[in-house]
Amino acid sequence: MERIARIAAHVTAPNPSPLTAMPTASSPIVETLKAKMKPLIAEKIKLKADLLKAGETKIADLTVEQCINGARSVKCMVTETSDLDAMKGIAYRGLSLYDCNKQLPKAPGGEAGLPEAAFWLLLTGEVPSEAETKAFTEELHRRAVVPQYALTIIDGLPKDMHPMTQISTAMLALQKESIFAKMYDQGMKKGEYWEYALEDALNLTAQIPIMAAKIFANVFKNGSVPAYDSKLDWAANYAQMLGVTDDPMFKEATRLYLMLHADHEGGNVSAHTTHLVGSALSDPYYSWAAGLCGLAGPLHGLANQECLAWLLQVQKDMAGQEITEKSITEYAKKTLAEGKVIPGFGHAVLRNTDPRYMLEREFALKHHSADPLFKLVDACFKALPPLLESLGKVKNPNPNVDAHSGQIMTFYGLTQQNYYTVIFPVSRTLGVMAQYVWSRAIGLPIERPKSVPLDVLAKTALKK
Ligand code: FAM
Repeated sequence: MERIARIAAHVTAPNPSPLTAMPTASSPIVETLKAKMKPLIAEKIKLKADLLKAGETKIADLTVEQCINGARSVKCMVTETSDLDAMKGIAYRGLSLYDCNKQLPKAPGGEAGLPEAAFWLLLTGEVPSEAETKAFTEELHRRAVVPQYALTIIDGLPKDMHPMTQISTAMLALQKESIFAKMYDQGMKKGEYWEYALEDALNLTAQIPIMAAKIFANVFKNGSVPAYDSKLDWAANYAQMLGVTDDPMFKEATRLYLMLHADHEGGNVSAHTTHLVGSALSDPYYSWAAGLCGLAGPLHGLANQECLAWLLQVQKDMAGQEITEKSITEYAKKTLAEGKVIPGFGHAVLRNTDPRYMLEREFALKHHSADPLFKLVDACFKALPPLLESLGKVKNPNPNVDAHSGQIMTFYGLTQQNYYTVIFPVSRTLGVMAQYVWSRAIGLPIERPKSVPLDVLAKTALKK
């Protein structure tokens, strides 16, 4: 039987019993977490039952365009953890990201709300206290163990395999540890689903930074990961394991990034995929592995990498020229003329500047406004919305978060663009796992929308 190993910390579990058979022994903070969730779950189950009594009530009309064009804005699923307003952006349990950043507990001396505190908020609907956050961070560290065989699988992957493929593989490699799957096999009752889903959600959240750091080390360095430091918070420890810099502000930037990307309601590609797969009662590891494959798409998570690549290409092509709003507009016109999109601009749902972008901009203005890459990002922020607007078809000409993240990471020496999309899933684990737990808690059924061929649609819509 393999031992459970925590890489880099050079720590092995004192009693090397594998995580495979039974739920992780509970702890006071997990009991507190569940105690906070239980009344909310009961309230939502009742609300769901009341809503279903009005089950025949129509809430929307569906257009042909929505049917063909990706079900845009069709309200046809339930996600408890967050809600996206086209103008105001995402709110975690009703709190805007600005409020989250202000109200969530922070690391000592830090300014960014801690992402694990956001996870608690997404799960319970409450901002955790400082003490709860500290205990929750410790709980994640306690669960931060990965089996040696999973690390061996990652070590066997070719260095030139995209890091997103590797992180999806890592999720599947860890699937054997799923407590939800084990308990399902042992006949757990429906009412217990969420508690075992929570076990997996907490374990997976604790494990993913280790896997992500290992992938970074294997692909871009010599495979050795800097020591796991359980004195740090969840995000700072991940930043530390990447080993790109000793600058404490990189830890702060990582906290901000991981808090801002944690959740984005349920309709986006990766969250929706995770939800869909989870609705078949595939366990959290299977579900998130599927979601990660969606996040790897260039119109979704990969935009982060694409956007930085575009900015660096601009810097290269315009070397020696002054970057002004006018010159960047001319350059962007050429990108558009080549039939390409401007990465980092536009959004499927938002109709305003992404608040995540604005919070990253505030951070960059404060900490590295003299950075040449920031100046380019800033010029794009000012110049490109009017250009995209002038095309007359772009529904949101403003920047989304991906237009900024690359600059911040590059500033601290994380220059490996292929890795950028992996930082996103480390963060988004919090949201999709909270969603998974809640979907089981309120007993959402298997998802099965109806599809039709175009000519069947034509019979209805065009009467032919
Ligand atoms: N540059 C050029 N054209 C754009 C554009 C952009 N940034 N954004 C939208 N358009 C075009 C779009 O291609 C479409 O053209 P056609 O009708 O000729 O096909 C038209 O404008 C209408 O598109 P839309 O309705 O405004 O956007 P969609 O909902 O179809 O797509 C995005 C949304 C995000 C896929 C799109 O804006 C895009 O491709 N942006 C660049 C890639 C990007 O930044 N993705 C990151 C999204 C991010 F939030 C995330 O998920 N991480």
